[in-house]
Amino acid sequence: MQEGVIVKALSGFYYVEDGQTIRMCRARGVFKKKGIIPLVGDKVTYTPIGTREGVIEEILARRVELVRPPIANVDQVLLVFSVKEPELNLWLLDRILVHTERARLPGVILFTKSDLLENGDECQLWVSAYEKLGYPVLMVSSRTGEGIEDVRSLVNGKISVVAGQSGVGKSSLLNQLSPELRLKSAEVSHKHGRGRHTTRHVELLRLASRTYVADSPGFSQLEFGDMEPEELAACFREIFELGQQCLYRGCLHETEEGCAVRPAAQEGRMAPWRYQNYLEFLSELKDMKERRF
Ligand SMILES: Nc1nc2c(ncn2[C@@H]2O[C@H](COP(=O)(O)OP(=O)(O)OP(=O)(O)O)[C@@H](O)[C@H]2O)c(=O)[nH]1
Ligand SMILES: [Mg+2]
Ligand SMILES: [Zn+2]
Repeated sequence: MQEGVIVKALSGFYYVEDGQTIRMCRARGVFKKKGIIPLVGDKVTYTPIGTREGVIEEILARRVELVRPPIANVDQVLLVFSVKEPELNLWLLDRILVHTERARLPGVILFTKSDLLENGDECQLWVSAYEKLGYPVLMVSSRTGEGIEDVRSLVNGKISVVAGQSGVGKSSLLNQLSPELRLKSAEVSHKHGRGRHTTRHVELLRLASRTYVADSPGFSQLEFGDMEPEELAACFREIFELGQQCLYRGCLHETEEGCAVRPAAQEGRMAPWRYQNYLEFLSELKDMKERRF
């Protein structure tokens, strides 16, 4: 038996990579009987059949399991956001961070298309705001090559999932990291200021030995699912910290008396857009909860 990683799942077949080749495998019938569904990212053992096929015998223990996109053993999420074209979307950035925090996955922020920045653009403000929260932040450009080597060391030896809007340059960045990938990239439509979601299914791309990246479209339409309003503050690092000083336990940091978060936002001790986004997500969660009952 040999060991490999599932890099793609399509119509009942699992594509297993062992470092050299990719084999098209079926899963043993017992998986179905037990209700186990192999996931992209799973480490498996398999019995080879000929040179290109095989049968998956066993799924090795999963460390992490993401639902959207469905990937196992993810080490980190790369939040890819362009500084321009399309315009930086901090609402979506904070929204994705809520999900990475909730899944307890490290988030790394990559600001792309840095070559489009002009003198006087306020990018440093965003960089320092997120660095202050403890997130690694890199400025990158697939045009000039800025930051590409830093991204390479950040992804080395890991399974990373890429998250970000269409057209921010995810595929272009991955092509820079590994030109053999030859991923399609597409002109951003100027009319809408966004791309066309050139990338569709979930697939792990091999960048180097033991290094995989999923260029996934699924991460951008993020629903909060069954999340409770009370859980949100823990997904904003600074709000969680500041919230320790609130007068009441269970303070939702809206208009409560003795809240420590609201004044901090008003006095500029936390990024104002982060507090705005928190309030917006909170009201969405409350609405959803009401509709559940
Ligand atoms: N100026 C500049 N343009 C870039 C850069 N990276 C990508 N682009 C352009 O941005 C457009 C979109 O790039 P893609 O790599 O296709 O973006 P994507 O995030 O993969 O888009 P989807 O697959 O639709 O989600 C293309 O026209 C690229 O040429 C960059 O670093 N600088
Ligand atoms: Mg793409
Ligand atoms: Zn509070």
